[in-house]
Amino acid sequence: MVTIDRFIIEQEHEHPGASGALSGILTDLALAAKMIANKVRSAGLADVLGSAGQENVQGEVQQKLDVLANETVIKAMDHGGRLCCMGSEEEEDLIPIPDRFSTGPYVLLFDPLDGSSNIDVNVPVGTIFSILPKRSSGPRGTLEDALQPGRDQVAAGYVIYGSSTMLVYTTGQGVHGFTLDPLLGEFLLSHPDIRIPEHGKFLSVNAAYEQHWAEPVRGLMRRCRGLTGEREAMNVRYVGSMVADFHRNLLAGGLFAYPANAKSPSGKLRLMYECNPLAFICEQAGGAATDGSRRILDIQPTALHQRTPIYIGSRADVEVASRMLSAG
Ligand code: P6P
Repeated sequence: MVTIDRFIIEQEHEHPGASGALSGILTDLALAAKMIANKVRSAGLADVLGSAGQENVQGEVQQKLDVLANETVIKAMDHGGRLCCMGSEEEEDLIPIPDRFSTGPYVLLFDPLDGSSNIDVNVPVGTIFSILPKRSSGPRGTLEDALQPGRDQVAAGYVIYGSSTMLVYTTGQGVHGFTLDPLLGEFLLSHPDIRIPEHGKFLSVNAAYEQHWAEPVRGLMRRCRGLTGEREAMNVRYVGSMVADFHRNLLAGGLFAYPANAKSPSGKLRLMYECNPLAFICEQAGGAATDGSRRILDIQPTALHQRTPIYIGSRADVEVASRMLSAG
């Protein structure tokens, strides 16, 4: 039985020069995940369901759990002395480390509760995080530290609050999954070295936007659904919670797509704290992730909340997507 804390330390020991700062961040994130899991588990009972009555930077009505999860991550992470700044889907600007706390060599970007519109109907939701190295010279982080391409991430992960609570992360040494034992209150290693199947079993896409897709996208989806005779039909599974859809495809094989469409020409999903971390995890598990023409991890960001189209999952399926979409 290997706890996440022990696993993190063992991975650190494989890097003799490691300072322990990244290990500390991951350990603190695991604690934040347990605290959020408690709130999500009892959401139906503790009157935290429903809207907090305010909008976030995305113009989306914040669910109460969104606000609680955001505050939980910030409070768990701001005093460890390992971060120079943070960025959250729920906050328009970078979150500085309070002056009373020391800073460190990493940036944390996160979506505190992805898929939150599913909270009230008990569909799995998730937390997604991305860790980048500090680049600027001053003690406090700047936007320059946050706006790095995904290939520069040192770690990335997500927590899925589903039938069980799992934390899945990578530091570039493979992808490992930990399941929360609610009695012990510990994340235990349950899925060592996750590998995504080469070919996808599931297609995850919101077909309601088909009328707004460009023709190459329509052609790709027709192929995935077995309508062109080039392959057998993939099972369509879409719950509208990226972490849940991604996690199923990571374990069983599949293609998740959120294409650009006439209504959202850059797609809907955010590059920095949704697509980049999941793309890092997916590639580390043997998969791939593209925006249709570029590797997600090679996109040079220009804004903290910028969006990107994304096709992510089993390598063979993403390669077909890239070929069909770049052929135009
Ligand atoms: P749509 C949830 O709001 C989210 O950000 C992702 O978790 C999910 O994959 C996507 O948006 C769902 O968007 O337009 O299909 O409802």
